[in-house]
Amino acid sequence: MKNVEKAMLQQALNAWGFECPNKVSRYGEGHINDTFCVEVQEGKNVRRYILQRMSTTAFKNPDQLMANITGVTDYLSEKIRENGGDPERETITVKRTCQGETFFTDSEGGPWRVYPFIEDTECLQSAETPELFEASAKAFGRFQYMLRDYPAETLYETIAKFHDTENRYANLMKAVEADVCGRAAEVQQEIEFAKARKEDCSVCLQALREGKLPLRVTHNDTKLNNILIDKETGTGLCIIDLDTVMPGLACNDFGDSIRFGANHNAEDEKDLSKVNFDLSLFEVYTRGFLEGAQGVISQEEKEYLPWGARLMTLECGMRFLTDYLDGDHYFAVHRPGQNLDRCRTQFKLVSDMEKCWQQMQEIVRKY
Ligand code: ADP
Ligand code: GN1
Ligand code: MG
Repeated sequence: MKNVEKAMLQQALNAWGFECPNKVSRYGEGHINDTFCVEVQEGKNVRRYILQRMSTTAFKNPDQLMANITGVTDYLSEKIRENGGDPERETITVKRTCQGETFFTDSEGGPWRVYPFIEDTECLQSAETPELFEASAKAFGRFQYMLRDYPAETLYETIAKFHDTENRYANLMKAVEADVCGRAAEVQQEIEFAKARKEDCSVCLQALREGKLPLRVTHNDTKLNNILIDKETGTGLCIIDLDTVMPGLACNDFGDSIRFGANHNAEDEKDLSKVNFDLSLFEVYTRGFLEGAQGVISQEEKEYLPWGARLMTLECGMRFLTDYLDGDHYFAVHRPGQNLDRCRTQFKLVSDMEKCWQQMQEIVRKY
């Protein structure tokens, strides 16, 4: 749902005691939740908060979702404190409601939550410099490192089969079959592109089934705008958007970052001649990610990193295409055809990766 009713927003504000904020505005470029920035007068100071209505299309159980997030952020806070860091800046913190709850449900069933805004950071929509991309890589690698001993069995699966690429392929085929909006005919080329890669969808899952790849606690949505960069130091300060922290594959966390960041144009760029997979950014990210992970990624897992990149990109393209065929209910769209444009950029990147496959593998072996 993209239109938030004013009355529901006010109910949510009240739940945190923000009855009369200085300012409330929509915030950020996430595709899933409805995000607001709230400015509140606290004595002499103005403090900002992120207020979000969680997507009920994506997340069926806000209780479980918030239990995952509080579990992981409490754990990270403790680790950060032990390392002499600042838990209020290096991880997100769930601000409790006036009733002491981790989230609030409005009278129409909309679930809301609040995080203190982490100031003096920036959230990038593209890798402005290789240094910043490497900084994000180190932080996402370190995230795996820090959660290496987290009890994975305590995490709920907030979205079933989230990175099950075989299932994503099957869902695309169902959407093509149903063709509820009559859009399938115009996207035959894209459908054929996916069909030609059906076998690829099994590569990482098969390695998991064969025990070659371990399940770890992973983020599962490691795009560049899910990390806050410290403005002063240029380092990757805080990993945000923990909605999909679940047991998963390290190569998928690696790959999802590559999908979004190793390219100089927007995810929904219409002019595909501008969309190019940048092998040098791939190398920069590989180096940073492995450094940040401090040895927790095994040799076998390393071998699958290029596949992670290729399959997260293919999978995301298939998800955009599925949503386009379904009528754009899952990803927020701001113009007609946006999901189709997003699908096309992803598929262009997949083709590029296929062309330099050998080099991608050689790069990973260097580190
Ligand atoms: P979505 O699931 O819709 O992507 P996110 O949790 O990623 O939602 O939040 C959307 C955007 O809000 C982020 O990309 C970031 O710009 C901003 N944001 C989220 N949490 C914080 C925070 N604690 N401090 C500052 N900015 C934040
Ligand atoms: C969504 O929530 P956001 O905008 O950070 C999506 C990711 C996709 C991404 C594509 C929960 O991420 O899986 O890769 O859009 N998140 C969810 O940009 O589905
Ligand atoms: Mg996000």
